[in-house]
Amino acid sequence: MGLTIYCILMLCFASVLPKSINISNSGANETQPFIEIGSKNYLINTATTMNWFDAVLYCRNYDSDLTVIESEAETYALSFYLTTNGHSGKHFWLGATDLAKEGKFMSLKDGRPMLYAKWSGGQPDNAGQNENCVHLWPVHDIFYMNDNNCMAKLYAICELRQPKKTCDVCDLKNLMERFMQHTSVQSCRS
Ligand SMILES: [Ca+2]
Ligand SMILES: [Ca+2]
Repeated sequence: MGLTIYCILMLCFASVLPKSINISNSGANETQPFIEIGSKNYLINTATTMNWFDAVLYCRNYDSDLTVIESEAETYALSFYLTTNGHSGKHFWLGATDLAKEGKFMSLKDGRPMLYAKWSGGQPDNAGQNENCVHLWPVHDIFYMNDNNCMAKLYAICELRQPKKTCDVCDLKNLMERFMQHTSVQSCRS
């Protein structure tokens, strides 16, 4: 039984790995105006303002998601880019909302709780009991988060989807390593 599982895993690993490398190397499509900033590729739309729902759809049209800022490093990298490229007075939608449950902000791209937040002072305040979509606004050249009315017309920042297959390979590799700790490689020859 152990031998069969080991050999199946070997076959899976051999077939998954090359495909995953191709996907992770694909990067940004040349026809899509994404810009690499820090560890992500962004599409920053400063041409048309739109409500949050339209911003979600806008990004989907480019095989991307309304961006979710996930670290202090991302906040500062994005803030630096926006302020040094003439966008320091603009407001942008992010891919996070508490529409499902008041006060529980969820990341749109994976449906999980938003783990990182750099809220502006006093935010989120759910002003008028009607602020359920997260946006970025500038305070002294750093962009902070605020919950806003989802129907407000703001610009959009999309992020290119990260290749997921890389994680599958890591998981499979870890599984293989754990399995090999309990199985002799020599037994495969019999
Ligand atoms: Ca709210
Ligand atoms: Ca607010």
